[in-house]
Formats: sequence, structure tokens, C-alpha cells
Amino acid sequence: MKILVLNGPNLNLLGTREPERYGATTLEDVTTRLDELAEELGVVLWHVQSNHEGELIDQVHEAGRQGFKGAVVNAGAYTHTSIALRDAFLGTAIPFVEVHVSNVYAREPFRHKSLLADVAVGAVIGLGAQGYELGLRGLVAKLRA
Ligand code: CA2
Repeated sequence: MKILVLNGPNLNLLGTREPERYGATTLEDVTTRLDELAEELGVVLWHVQSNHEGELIDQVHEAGRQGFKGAVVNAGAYTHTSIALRDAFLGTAIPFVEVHVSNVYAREPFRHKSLLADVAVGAVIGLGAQGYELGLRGLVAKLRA
């Protein structure tokens, strides 16, 4: 079973700046941990990070064409703005879990709205970088249920 791990704008900076908000775990660390967990779960991951909305959408389409069964998605700030990314998930019908490292509901009001939340199968919010692993576990369990 192939699962897309999609990270949006600025998440390449994870672990390098603002550790008080986003922790000290880098995106490379997240990738390594997820790959270890994927092996345990018997799934295969494809990791994508882009700072460009259209690129993220193209990669969702590609995952759809290649028969990916699900996605773990931290769309960064596009979570709050991108109807186009929402439409890409609806258009490909790829089930996904929404992940946020920080608790967006304890931050500015403009982060309280997610354009992905109501079409996600679930969400892991505010639990730091481990949220990606929790999200992957939950997604795979749902897909196998
Ligand atoms: O909490 C999350 O995971 C967010 O998706 C992170 C986004 C933010 O726009 C969302 O509202 C919530 C920002 C990603 C920026 O990541 C950085 C990491 C380290 C240093 C600077 C930025």
C-alpha cells in the first residue's frame, strides 16, 4: 500500500527555526521516523515537500494516477487558504489525515479555519512532530478497517 506524505510551505525549515513553536525535530528526522514506522506497518511512503501550491497539487494528482491509497498531509499555511489543494484531494479521492505540529487553535484566528478539515478522515493537531507518526498509524488502521 502506497501512502503520500505531503508537506507544504516552509516545513523544510522544521527543526531549524522557532523551536519553541515547532520543536527541534527536522523534516529529515520526520522522514526517517516515518520510513521506520512504514516498514513496521508494511506500507510504502512517498515524501513530498514543496513551497509551491501548484507543485503540491501536481503531486497529489500524480499520487492519484499511481494508485496511492492515502496521504498524511501538513499543508502548512495552504491549509488555511487553498481551495485548489482541497479540490485536488476531492478530485483524486485520496483519503488523508491532516497533521499540524503546532496547535493552530491556540494561535491567530486566521489559523483556526482549515479548508481541508471537513474532507479529511481525521486530524492530529498540536502534538509536535510525533503527530506525523500518529497520523500515519491512524490512517493505515482506518484504511485496513
Ligand atoms: O503547525 C503546523 O504544522 C502548521 O501547519 C505550520 C505552518 C503554519 O502556517 C500552519 O498554520 C500550522 C507553518 C510552517 C512553518 O514551519 C516553520 C518551521 C520552523 C521555522 C519556521 C517555520
